[in-house]
Amino acid sequence: MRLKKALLLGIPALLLASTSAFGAEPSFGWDVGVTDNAADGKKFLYYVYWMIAAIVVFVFVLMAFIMIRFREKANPKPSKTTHHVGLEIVWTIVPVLLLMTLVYPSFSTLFKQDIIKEADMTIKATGYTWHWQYEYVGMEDQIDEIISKPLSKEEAGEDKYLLATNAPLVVPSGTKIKVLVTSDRNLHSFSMDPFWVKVDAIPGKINQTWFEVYEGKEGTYYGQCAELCGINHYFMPIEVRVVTKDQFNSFVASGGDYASLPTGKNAVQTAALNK
Ligand SMILES: [Cu+2]
Repeated sequence: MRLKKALLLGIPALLLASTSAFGAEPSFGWDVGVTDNAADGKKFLYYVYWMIAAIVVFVFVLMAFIMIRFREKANPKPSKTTHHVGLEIVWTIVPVLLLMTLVYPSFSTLFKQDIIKEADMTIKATGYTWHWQYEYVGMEDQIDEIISKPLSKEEAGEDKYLLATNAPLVVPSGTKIKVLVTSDRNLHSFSMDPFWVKVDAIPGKINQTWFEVYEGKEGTYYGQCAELCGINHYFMPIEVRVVTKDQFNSFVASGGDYASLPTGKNAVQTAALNK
């Protein structure tokens, strides 16, 4: 029977195709990731997308085949088949195998994020109603806490409005940074998609996460509070400026003066600060 042959050949081919797509890096409009966790996470997402795409194509082709092959005109005497043991086994086992290929990349990525590395530097991020505040733990005598508030539409420009802040968190690249996340009064979430980081900020409790931006990937990265924390929820962007270690050292030596940082790409924020 042709249908049986198509299914028996098609499903393993689908499985093979989706498995070998793992590791391929189509962009889907995204950067591949600027931290290890982001790279792993995105790789996993691409794999899931390929798998979904292959299943969608397979189902559409199968439906078209059935509609044509088993149409009324071509089958004046319809088949009375209601059950097929082989087919039942195949469509039970294949989805199980597909799900099994998701288990390892899913859990290993999760565990990798969950284990806090021995950090080179610690930042305490506190959510306030409504803005973020950052402290460099153990460096308080060298650098003040950063009170980070969004720029107005005129200062930030249309595309960076509610992303750009008057005072970004500044961190060095190639450095393991532990982030202690807490909140002053209500629930917030420290969410930095580019670093694959999202942690709840809970009053009276300290949550931890970590990230390490690759050297060579310096730049300005944006996130936003990801908890529906109240009336100005949308008004608490997270801006992280990643600089080289040397630039970071001179930033600290200047006592946290943003003018000591390179401008160019970050000119918008710097201009606003110098007002
Ligand atoms: Cu919030």
